[in-house]
Amino acid sequence: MRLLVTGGAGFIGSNFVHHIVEHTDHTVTVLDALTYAGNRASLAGLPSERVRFVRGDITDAALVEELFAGADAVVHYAAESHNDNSLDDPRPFLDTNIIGTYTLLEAARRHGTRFHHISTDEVYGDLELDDPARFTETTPYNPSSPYSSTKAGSDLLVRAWVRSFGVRATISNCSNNYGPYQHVEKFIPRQITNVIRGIRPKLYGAGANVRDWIHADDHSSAVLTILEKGRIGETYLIGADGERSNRDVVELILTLMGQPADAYDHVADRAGHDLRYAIDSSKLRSELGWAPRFGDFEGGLAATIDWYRDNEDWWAPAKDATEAFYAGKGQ
Ligand code: NAD
Ligand code: TDX
Repeated sequence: MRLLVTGGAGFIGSNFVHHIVEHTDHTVTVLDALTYAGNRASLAGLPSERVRFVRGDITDAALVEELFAGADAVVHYAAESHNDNSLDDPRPFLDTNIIGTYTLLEAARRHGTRFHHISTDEVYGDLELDDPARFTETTPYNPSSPYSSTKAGSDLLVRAWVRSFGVRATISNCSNNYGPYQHVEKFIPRQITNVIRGIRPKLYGAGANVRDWIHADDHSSAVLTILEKGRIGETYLIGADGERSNRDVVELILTLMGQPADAYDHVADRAGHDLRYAIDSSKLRSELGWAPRFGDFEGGLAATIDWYRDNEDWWAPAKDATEAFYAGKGQ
């Protein structure tokens, strides 16, 4: 297949491109605007006969039209992805997540292209810490932030284009990813690179908030499974049973990096901070036979710490500006 991967120079998109090159014979065209979050270095070393890079915006209808003409399937990762930025300036989230997804759907409609839309568990809002329930494909949408509301809007556009125009699309909603190539603005890389730099990790509020962690490579294998075997029009939740409180994660990072487990600071909480996410991925596992490979969060985290230690050239250029942004917000 000839795949078009939007956002393929970002964290999860680049992990997916590496996964495709390693596990399939597909060729890939990456369409990425290289915003502050995109990094060509995340695709370094991949064979040029398998991976082509096009710098451009998913809201550019003429470019999108041209690239769809040469694609058998499209996997759509491109997004503004950071909640804290969406609280500061929501506008780019509307442009990319809503108008960008609309632009791609219109091209998929014209070309009849198979389309897979990447989304997040945040569209379902949050759960109480002691709620025995987890999110399923039938949980009502209840997003909290400008980021998650634009992702929810983009999911609903996909569903409408399937029903009204017969677009051959699937959707996946995944929990929090960790692994190599994640921007230092995000929780886990921020704390790892803080420790490397001798800065104390920063925990929002009390740190009781729970996230359901999955390794980015497991997300990639799930997306490939859905692309190959998923039923058109269906939504699949992706998760690896990795619930941990933020406090536990910070303490684990410090311990794995040889520091006292309590050597972190509590900082200002995030406005509207979702309390807990938890994914029930039974549908994907039972209907499509997918299972995660990284069962052990501690092992995956240790490997991620090693990656950031070994790849300071990759993350250092963004570190100071990221910390200056947070310092301005008391975080
Ligand atoms: P990221 O911010 O690391 O990467 C986003 C990429 O999209 C960047 O390379 C950026 O340059 C590109 N991009 C942004 N706007 C663009 C535009 N208008 N046109 C073309 N390219 C553009 O994000 P990520 O964490 O890799 O997330 C990728 C996708 O996965 C997003 O759709 C996100 O909602 C979803 N998701 C992320 C997580 C997570 O834990 N990070 C979990 C579930 C779902
Ligand atoms: O310095 C920090 N300290 C801290 O306590 C940062 C950056 C975050 N946090 C907390 C906030 C969250 O409870 O850690 C948790 C994770 O934060 P983020 O990495 O910002 O992720 P989150 O807001 O949970 O959203 C992520 O998962 C779902 C991705 O960024 C989204 O793109 C995805 O949809």
